[in-house]
Amino acid sequence: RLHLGVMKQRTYAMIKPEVVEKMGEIFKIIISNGFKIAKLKMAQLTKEHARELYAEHEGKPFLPFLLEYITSGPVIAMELIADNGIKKWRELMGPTDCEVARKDAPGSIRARFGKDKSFNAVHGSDSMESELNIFFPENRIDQYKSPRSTAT
Ligand code: RTP
Ligand code: MG
Repeated sequence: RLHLGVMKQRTYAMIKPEVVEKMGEIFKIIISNGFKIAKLKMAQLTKEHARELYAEHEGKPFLPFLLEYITSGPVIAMELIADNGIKKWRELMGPTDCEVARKDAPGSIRARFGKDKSFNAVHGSDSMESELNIFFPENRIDQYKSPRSTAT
C-alpha cells in the first residue's frame, strides 16, 4: 500500500485513577483532537503490572509512590491512533508537572485535569515499547474486524 504524508501511528494512553470519573470529558477532548480510540479497557493494575508498565523508572525515588498511586483504583487504558500519534498524544497531555502545564500549555489535559507532578491525570507512552501488550494481549477476545481497526 502506498502511504503519502504522515503515517498513522498507534500509542498507549491511560486515564489515571484520580480522574477516571472525568472520562466523558477526556474522551471528548481525545476524539475532537483527531484521535481514534481503537481499543479501550477499564481495569485495576496489580503491583507487578504497574512495575512492568513503569520499568524505565526502576530505582528512581518516586517509583514506590507511583506504584501505590497507579494501583489505587481502576484506570482506563486506550490504544489511540492518529497521524504522528505518540508525539501528538504527549503534546495533548502537556508537561509532566501540572503546575508547569498550566503556565506553558494551558489547553492541555494535564493543565485542565491534573493536580501536580505526581497526580497528573494521564499517561502516554514515549515509544512503541510493550505498554499496549500489558493491557491488550493478543487473544481471541481482543481481536475484531471493523473499519476502525483497519485505520492503521
Ligand atoms: P507518563 O509516563 O505518566 O506519561 O508521564 P511522563 O512521561 O510525563 O513522566 P515520567 O517521567 O515518565 O514519570 C512517570 C510518572 O511518575 C510520576 N512522577 N512523579 N514526584 C515526582 O517527582 C514524579 N515524577 C514523575 C508522574 O505521575 C509521572 O507521570
Ligand atoms: Mg513516561
